[in-house]
Formats: sequence, C-alpha cells, structure tokens
Amino acid sequence: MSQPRVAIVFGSESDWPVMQKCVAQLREFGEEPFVEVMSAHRNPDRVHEFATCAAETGVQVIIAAAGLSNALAGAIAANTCLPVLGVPLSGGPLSGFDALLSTVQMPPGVPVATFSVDGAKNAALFAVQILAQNDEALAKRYQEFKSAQAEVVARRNKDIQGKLKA
Ligand code: RP5
Repeated sequence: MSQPRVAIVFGSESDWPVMQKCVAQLREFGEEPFVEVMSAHRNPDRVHEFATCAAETGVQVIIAAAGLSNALAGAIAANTCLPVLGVPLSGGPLSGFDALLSTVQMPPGVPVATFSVDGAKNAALFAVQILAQNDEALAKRYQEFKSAQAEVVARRNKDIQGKLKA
C-alpha cells in the first residue's frame, strides 16, 4: 500500500465523532490518511517528532484539529514546511469559539489555513484540492464530485418548483 499523503491528527479521542467525517471524506476520494491522536499540551514531544518527520514519510498535507485552546495546528506549523489545515472543534463552555480564535490567530510567518468550527469535511476536501494540483486522476474525481453536488441542488430546486405549482 502506498504511503499516506494526508495526515489527520487531533487532540483527543473525544474528537473522533467529528474527525471521523474527515477520514470518511478522504476515503471517498481513495485517500487513506495517516491518523493519530496527539496533543500539543499533553504530549508535546510526540507532536514535535511528528511535525519534523511528516514530510519525509511522504505526507503532503496535515490536518490538525483540537478543541478548547487549540495549540496543535500552530505547534505543527512551527515545525514543518508542509501546509497545515487547522480545524477548531466545538465542545467546552465557549462552543468552539476559543478553538477558532486560537487556530486562526497565528502570528505572521507561521500560517495555518483555518476552517470553520467542526469543519472536518471541508478540511478533507481542501486537502484533496491540494493533492489534485499534481494528480490528474484525483483532479478528475474532484470535478465529478463538484458536478454531482450541483446536480443534487438542481434536483432539489426542481422539487421545490414542483411544490410551488401544486
Ligand atoms: C483538546 O481538548 C482536545 O482536542 C479536545 O477537543 C479537548 C478535550 O479533550 P479531552 O479532555 O476530552 O481529552 O485538547
């Protein structure tokens, strides 16, 4: 089996209900990701090791998700040249607003592309878009995904138009 091109890491096993959507979306495009729970606060040594070695294992994009004070995406971005896609997760008394701010407010020079709170699906799609820049077959699948999505909207609109006439 080929080496994973996408790594998905998240801060706790409790993040799995959201992050499994990320894994599922990537699998729909035939991408089997590397997945690991790691925490910038609880096991920072592992986060450092992962970030510094990810590129040499063949990973091209890293999706990093955490809730509360989300330091994971930033800590990884500090230690790799790979693009890091940050997903702030809801949960906790501030419903993800804390994680959103701590993911998006990176200092100049250390970018993290930040997605919506619990935006695991879009992070996966964005990772596919990045890979598709150098993968014609994947680019074709992505175009088909876009077309299928547009067809669903057109069909739903047709249903509504029919209801308006009834
Ligand atoms: C974050 O703290 C994790 O990503 C999780 O969203 C949150 C709570 O973690 P647990 O206490 O459930 O392990 O670091």
